[in-house]
Amino acid sequence: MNQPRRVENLQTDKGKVPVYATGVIEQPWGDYSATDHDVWRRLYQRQREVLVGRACDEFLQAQDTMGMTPDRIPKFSDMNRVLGDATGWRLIGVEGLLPELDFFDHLANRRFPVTWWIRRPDQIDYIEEPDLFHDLFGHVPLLMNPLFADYMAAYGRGGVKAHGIGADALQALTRLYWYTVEFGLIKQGNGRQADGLRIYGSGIVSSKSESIHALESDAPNRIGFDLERIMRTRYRIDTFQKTYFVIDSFQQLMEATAPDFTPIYARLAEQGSVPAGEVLASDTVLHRGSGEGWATDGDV
Ligand code: HBI
Ligand code: FE
Repeated sequence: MNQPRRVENLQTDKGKVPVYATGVIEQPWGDYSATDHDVWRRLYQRQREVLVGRACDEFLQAQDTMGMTPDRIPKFSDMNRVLGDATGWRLIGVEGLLPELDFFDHLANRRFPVTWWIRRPDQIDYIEEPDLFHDLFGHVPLLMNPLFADYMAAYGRGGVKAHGIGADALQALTRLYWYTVEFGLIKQGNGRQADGLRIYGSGIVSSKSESIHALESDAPNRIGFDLERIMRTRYRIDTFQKTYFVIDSFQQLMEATAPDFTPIYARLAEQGSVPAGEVLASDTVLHRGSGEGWATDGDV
């Protein structure tokens, strides 16, 4: 299946990223090749094996409820029937990364942009940009959870607002997205880990190696969720995270992010950013990372 054309580059907190056409497109489901469906199947089976007892229960249950299976790439229209009934969210097809304001506007209106194309077989273990597997397998299941669904829509509204405030506000909000939606951990118990931690971040659940690393490696810090602390913290885009933040529940996430962020952005302006691997005296430390294998630079 043809890969889409990059139309421009956007300078963001993540560095220079390719930005695709902003239009909403119909998922060209009939055009997926046998290879495309096979890539989905291989990734799906491999991740489900890794994620039972590692991903939070809500995530795995939602995949089943939505009718995601390894058999074939799901149709957005099928997913939308279930999702719409559960939380009012709807999937829309896109070419890839969107400019931030477009992305926020979709979220604020409960539309989740899903990249229509899937990675090639030689990209099974790693792909730099979000593809269909990351977006659909990783992000969509938790949109079935009412609390998380509300959090994502509130995030979109906050994003539109931060965009109007300026680059620093936007950077703080992007860090929040990174350390929750993309790389968040949750306390849930009854899983494979004695410490009771599970994964909910989509950047982790769509990666076999990071799913194991995030929960089981000694290298990264695992620190209790703290909104302002997260908003100050730099992160890694090219390697495993040096720090993961742990929420107690989706309720906590929703409540902590409910207040107006405007005074927070003002406070943050007085403080410096925190390097990705640093532990502060004020942190609730669940695990202090050994730092093994960390690069000495490259935080963004
Ligand atoms: N566009 N399609 C898509 N998916 C994303 O996750 C995404 C995006 N544009 C911008 C963006 N993420 C980031 O800037 C987030 O921090 C908001
Ligand atoms: Fe993502």
